[in-house]
Amino acid sequence: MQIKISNEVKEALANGKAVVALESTIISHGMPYPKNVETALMVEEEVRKNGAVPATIAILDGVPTVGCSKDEIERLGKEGLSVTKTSRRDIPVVVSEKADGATTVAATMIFAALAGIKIFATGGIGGVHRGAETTMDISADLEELARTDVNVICAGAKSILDLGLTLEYLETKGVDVIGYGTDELPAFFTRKSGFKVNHRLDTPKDIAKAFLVKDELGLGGGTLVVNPIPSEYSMDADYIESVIREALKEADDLGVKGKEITPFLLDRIQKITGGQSLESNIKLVLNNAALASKIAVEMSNLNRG
Ligand code: PSU
Ligand code: MN
Repeated sequence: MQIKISNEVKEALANGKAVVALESTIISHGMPYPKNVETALMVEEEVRKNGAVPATIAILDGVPTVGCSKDEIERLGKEGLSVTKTSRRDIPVVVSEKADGATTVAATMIFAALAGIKIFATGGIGGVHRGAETTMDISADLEELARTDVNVICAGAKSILDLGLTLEYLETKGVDVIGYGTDELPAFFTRKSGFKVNHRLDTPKDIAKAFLVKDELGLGGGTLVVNPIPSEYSMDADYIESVIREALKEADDLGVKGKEITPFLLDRIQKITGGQSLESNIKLVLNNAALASKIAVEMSNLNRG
C-alpha cells in the first residue's frame, strides 16, 4: 500500500527534526471556505515559525498523503462538505475508490503513525456526545487515542460533547489527559469546564519528557494534551452554552445524527454567533500548533541528546 510522504517531511523525519501532523476534516468540514484554507496555511506557517515542519494529512485520489501541498489544501477547502469525512472505518473504501478523503483526528493519527510522526495539533477532538447513553454516539477519535501512538494537542473538546463522560472513557482506555499550564479541562471556546485534568505540566519540555517515557516503556497509544484558548480570545461561557443548546435542539428537531452531527453543530454555532466563534476557533488552533511545535522540538532535542 502506497502512502505518499512529501519530500520535506521525509527529509525532516530522516534527520530526526521536529514534525507536526495536522488534520484535514477541520479544513473541509470544520470551517467555511475560504477561511478554512487561509487558516490551514496560517497553521502551517505557525508550525514553521516555531521550528517544526508541518505535515497536513489527507487522502487525495485514493492516496494517503502526509504533507499536502498548498494546492492540495486549497482543493480540500473548496470541496468542503462534498469531500468524504474520513475516519478509521472509511479509509479502505475511500482509498480503493481512489476518492478524496478529509481525515478526522482518528484517521490522521493512523497515517501520522505510519509515517513516524508522534505529535499532532488540532482544534478539538471528537468524544462522547451528550445523550450517548441512548444514542451510543462516541467518536472513533477516542478509540484511536487508545490504540495509536500519536500525541494530540487540542483545546479540549466543545461542550457539544459530554465532557465528563469523555474523560471517563479516556481513563478506561488508558489515555492520559495532560493540562498545559492548567488543572482544568478547557472546553474549546472557554478556558474552563469544571472538570479536572489528570496531570498538569507547565512546559513543553516536561510534556516531551513524559512522551519519551511512554516510548521507552513501549506503552503505545496516544496522549491528549489540552491547551486552553488564550484569554483574550475566549468566549463568554453562558453565551456559548446557550448557543450550543440551540444548535443541539435544531439538530434534534431535524433528526441529524451519525457522522453528520459534528459538522452540523460546528456550522450552526458559527452562524448563530455571527462568525465570532470562528475567530476564536482560528486563534485556538494557531495556539495549539505553536505548542505542538515546541513539544516536537523538545522531543527532537531529547532524542538527539
Ligand atoms: N470538533 C471540532 N472541530 C472539528 C472536529 C471536531 O471542534 O473539526 C472534527 C475533527 O476532525 C474530529 C471529527 O476528528 O470532527 C470528529 O467527528 P466524529 O465526532 O464524527 O467522530
Ligand atoms: Mn459520531
